[in-house]
Amino acid sequence: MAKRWNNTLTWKDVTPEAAYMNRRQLMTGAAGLAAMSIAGPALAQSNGELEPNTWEEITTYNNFYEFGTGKDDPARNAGQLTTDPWSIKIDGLVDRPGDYSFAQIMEGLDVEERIYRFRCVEAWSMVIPWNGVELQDILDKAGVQSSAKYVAFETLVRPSEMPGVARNVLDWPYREGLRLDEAMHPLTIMATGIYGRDIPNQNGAPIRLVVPWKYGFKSIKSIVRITLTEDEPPTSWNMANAREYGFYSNVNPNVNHPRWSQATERKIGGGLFAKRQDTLMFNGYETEVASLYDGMDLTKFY
Ligand SMILES: Nc1nc2c(c(=O)[nH]1)N[C@H]1C(S)=C(S)[C@@H](COP(=O)(O)O)O[C@H]1N2
Ligand SMILES: [Mo]
Repeated sequence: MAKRWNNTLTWKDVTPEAAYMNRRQLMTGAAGLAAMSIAGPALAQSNGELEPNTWEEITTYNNFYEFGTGKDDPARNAGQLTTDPWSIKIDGLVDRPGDYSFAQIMEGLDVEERIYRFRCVEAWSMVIPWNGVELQDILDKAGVQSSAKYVAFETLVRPSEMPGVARNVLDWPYREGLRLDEAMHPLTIMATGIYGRDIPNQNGAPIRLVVPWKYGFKSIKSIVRITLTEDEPPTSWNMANAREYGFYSNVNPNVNHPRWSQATERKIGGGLFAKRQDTLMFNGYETEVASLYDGMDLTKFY
């Protein structure tokens, strides 16, 4: 399948697997200098600050309230989740509604690597090397009807394996939504892996949404239902607090959360010398996605 979005170079393109997995450690020694010279200036330039977070950081500092509200709860509690068999019900305004098994969802699709910035609304960020497929390719399988304008998503609710759903911190199932053009955008992926391995349960196994220009809560995990709708669907954080969490939730340094600034962010794992960095408009994906919002007042549609 032809790629419709030209991915920037990735570390994996130029470094052997070991260096890719352990680049941070390598960078501190002579071997790191060798890896850098292989990488060359073109890579340094195109990838800039996109140094991926470590596997450890990505898989132990999580938000997945179905497993508890602490950052370490998902890593501790999600191991028991059964992710095979898995299916996604695709319904609503589609030509071929039904229960699609994980294998049917993935059949014929190439899993690509995408190194994306990831920005939580709580003002921390990471860089994550996802493996996944474009959401539009999954939606095409179901045949989106011309009357569809939005896509709604739901996460599994399985109290026996999800200790967090016993508490009413959110109205389960966790729900999210996108406008159809956002869902069809080539940057929008369904991720099934991280660092070339199966995505861990705490990160949303076996399949989760990743929308890199929006705050992290839009990227709903462990999806069991996708519904094409005519009207804007209800979403969990908007239902919980509409003033703080809008439907669009595009990363925007100029629109603050009512209780804190969004102008800067802290990259997880920066260590001793970590400085806060400026939040980028649309999380750095302005060139790719700004036109989706032409003519919209982003302070109103936050
Ligand atoms: N089902 C579900 N999806 C979810 C969440 C959640 O609590 N439940 N948390 C969201 C939030 S707030 C963030 S920041 C990201 C975190 O993704 P990560 O743990 O893979 O970094 O997942 C999002 N998706
Ligand atoms: Mo978040």
